Amino acid sequence: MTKTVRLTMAQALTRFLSRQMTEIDGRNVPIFGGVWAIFGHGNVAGVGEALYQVRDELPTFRAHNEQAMVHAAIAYGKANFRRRFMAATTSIGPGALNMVTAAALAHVNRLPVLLLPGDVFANRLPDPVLQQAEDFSDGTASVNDCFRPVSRYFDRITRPEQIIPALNRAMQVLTDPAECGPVTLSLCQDVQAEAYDYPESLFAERVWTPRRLRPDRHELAAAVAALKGAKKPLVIAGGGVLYSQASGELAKLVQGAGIPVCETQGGKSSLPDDHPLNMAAVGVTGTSAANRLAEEADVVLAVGTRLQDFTTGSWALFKNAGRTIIGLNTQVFDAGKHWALPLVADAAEGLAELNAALKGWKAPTAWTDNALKGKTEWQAAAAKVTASTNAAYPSDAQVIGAVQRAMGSGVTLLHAAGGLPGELHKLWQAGAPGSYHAEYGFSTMGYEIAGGLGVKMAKPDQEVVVMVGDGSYLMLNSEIATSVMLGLKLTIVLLDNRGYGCINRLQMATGGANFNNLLKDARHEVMPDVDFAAHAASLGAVAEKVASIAELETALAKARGNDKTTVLVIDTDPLLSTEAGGHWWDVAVPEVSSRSEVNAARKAYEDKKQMQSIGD
Ligand SMILES: Cc1ncc(C[n+]2csc(CCOP(=O)(O)OP(=O)(O)O)c2C)c(N)n1
Ligand SMILES: [Mg+2]
Repeated sequence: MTKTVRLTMAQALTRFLSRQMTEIDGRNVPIFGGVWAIFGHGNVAGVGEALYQVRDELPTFRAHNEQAMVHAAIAYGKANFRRRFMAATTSIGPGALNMVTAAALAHVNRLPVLLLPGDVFANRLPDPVLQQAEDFSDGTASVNDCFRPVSRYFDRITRPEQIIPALNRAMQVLTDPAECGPVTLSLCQDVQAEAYDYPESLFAERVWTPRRLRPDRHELAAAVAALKGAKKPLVIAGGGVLYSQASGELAKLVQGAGIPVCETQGGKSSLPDDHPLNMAAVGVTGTSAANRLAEEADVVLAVGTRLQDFTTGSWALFKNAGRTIIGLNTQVFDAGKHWALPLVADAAEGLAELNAALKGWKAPTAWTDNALKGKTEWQAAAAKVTASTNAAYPSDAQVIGAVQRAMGSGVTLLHAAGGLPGELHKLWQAGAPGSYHAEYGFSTMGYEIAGGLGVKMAKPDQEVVVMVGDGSYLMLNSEIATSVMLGLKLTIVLLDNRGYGCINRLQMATGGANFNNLLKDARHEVMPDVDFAAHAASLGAVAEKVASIAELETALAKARGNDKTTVLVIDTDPLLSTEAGGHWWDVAVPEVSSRSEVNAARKAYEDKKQMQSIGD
C-alpha cells in the first residue's frame, strides 16, 4: 500500500518545493532559493499558511510590488546560471496580473521562475468573489489565462491531486536547458485549502542535475566541415554560453583555432573583456571591431543566442553573401533560425566536440591579426568617450567610465532599459562570467533595482552595481526599501537626464518632433524637478546627488565601504550617445507624413532596408 500523508494542496506544494535540491560545487543545496510573496485573500489562508510551515527550509520574502518581486526572482535565476531559482506567490486579480509582465520577461530571456498566482474558486459557490472578472461566454476563464502565452508551462489547479503531475511537469520545464522559462501554476483559492492523501514519495528529496546534450554525429560533421572551409570565421557568444558555464570550452576552441569572438547582451562576459580574441559587443550596440568582422564573416558560429534584432542588426549586419551560420543551441527553435546549420547541443559539450574535431585547424592568420588590430582601434575610441570630464551634464559614457574606474571589473553590473544598455554593451569592460547582467531580451523598465536585489541574493559576497535612468527609476523603485529591510546592499547609480532620453533620440532619428519623451517636451503645468536623493533616502537608502564625474568617483569609492543600499544621482545630457561602433536598426518610419523630416528619414530607411536579408 502506498504510504500517504494528509495535507492541503498548498501544504503539499510548499513541502515538495522545499525538498527539491541541486548540486553546486559538490554540495547538495535547495534548488529553490526561496519564495517571494505578497498575500491577499487569494493566497493568505492557503499558500500563506503552507509557507509558514516550511519557513525554515524554504524562506519567504515579502516585497512591495508583485512585478518587482518576480524581477528579483528572475535575476536570482539568471545570476545562478539557471541552476537555482525562486518562486513567487500572489493573491488573485491585480496581484496576479502584476506578475504578467515579469512572466513575459522570463519567457523572452529563457529564465526559470515558478509563478503561483491565486485564482478564483474552483467550486464557483461564492462567485463573483472580490477581484474576479466575469466572462459572459466562458465559465472556465479567469484573468490568470493572461499567463498562458507568457508561460512555458501553464496549469490551473482545480482539484488537490492535480498538483502532483503539475509539479512533475513544472520541475521538468524549470530544469530543462531548452524549454527553460516561467512556469505558472494557477491555484484556485478553495483548492489551496483542500486536503488530500498525498503519497509520501512525492516529498522525497530529489537532486536535479542540469542536462548536457551532446551533438548529433551528422550535425557535428556538417558544422566541422563548414568551419574547416572557413576563411573568415567568427563566434557569436550568447547567454547560452553563460548558462552552460562554457567559457572555458569557448576559450579553448577560439584560442586553438584563432577565431575572434563577439558577444550579445546576454552573452557579454562569456570571455573577459581583456581576452585578446574578445571583440566585445556585436550588432546594433556593437563595437567597430566586432561589427567589421561580422560584416565580412563567411562562417558564423552562433552559440547560445536567440539572434534577436540587436544582434543581427535586424538581419542587415552579415554582409558576406555566401556566409553560413552554425546554430549551436540546446533549443531546436533557435539552432535552425534563418536556415542556420543546426548543431543542437549544450554549449560546453558542443564547443568541446568541435574543438576535438578541429584539432590542428587554424583560421587564416591574416583574419585573426586583422581582428586584433580592430580591437586595439576600438579600445582607443572607447577610452576617448569614457574619459573624465568637467562638463555640467556628462554623457552616459562618461558616467560609465567613472563607474568602471571606481568599481573595477570585479563587481556585477546590472542594467535593463533606456540609453544605458547600448552604451554599456559597447563600453563596459566585463570581468568574470556573469559579472555583466543585462536584461535586454524584454528590456523592461523597472527591472533594474529589483533585479539587483535578486543578484545580491544569489551572490551575497559580490558588490552589485545597478545603473538606471530617471525614467526606469520612477517606474519601479520600491524594492530599494526591501533591499534595506533585508540588509542586501546595492550600489545604484541613477542617471537623471530628465526624461526618456533614448526614445527622444530615436524620435529625432526617425524624423519626429521632440514630443512627449523629455519632461520639457511633455504637456505640463509645472516642470517636474524630482529630488531623487531625497526620495531614495525616504526609502531607507544612503543617498547623495553628485555634481560632477569627479564627485561621482569619490562617492562610489565611499559607497564601497557602506553596508547599506546607496543611491548616487548624477545629472546627464539627454542628447549625447556614443557615435563610435553601432549598426542600423530596423524601426519603421512612416511612409507618408506632412513633416519633411519624416519624409527624409523614410527615404534613408528605404535605402537601409535594401541591406536586409530575407529568409536566408
Ligand atoms: C516597461 C517599459 N515601458 C516602455 C519602454 C520603452 N522605453 C524604452 S527606454 C525608455 C525610456 C527610458 O528612460 P530612462 O530610464 O530615463 O533612460 P534614458 O532613455 O533617459 O537613458 C522607454 C520609455 C520599456 N522598455 N519598458
Ligand atoms: Mg532618462
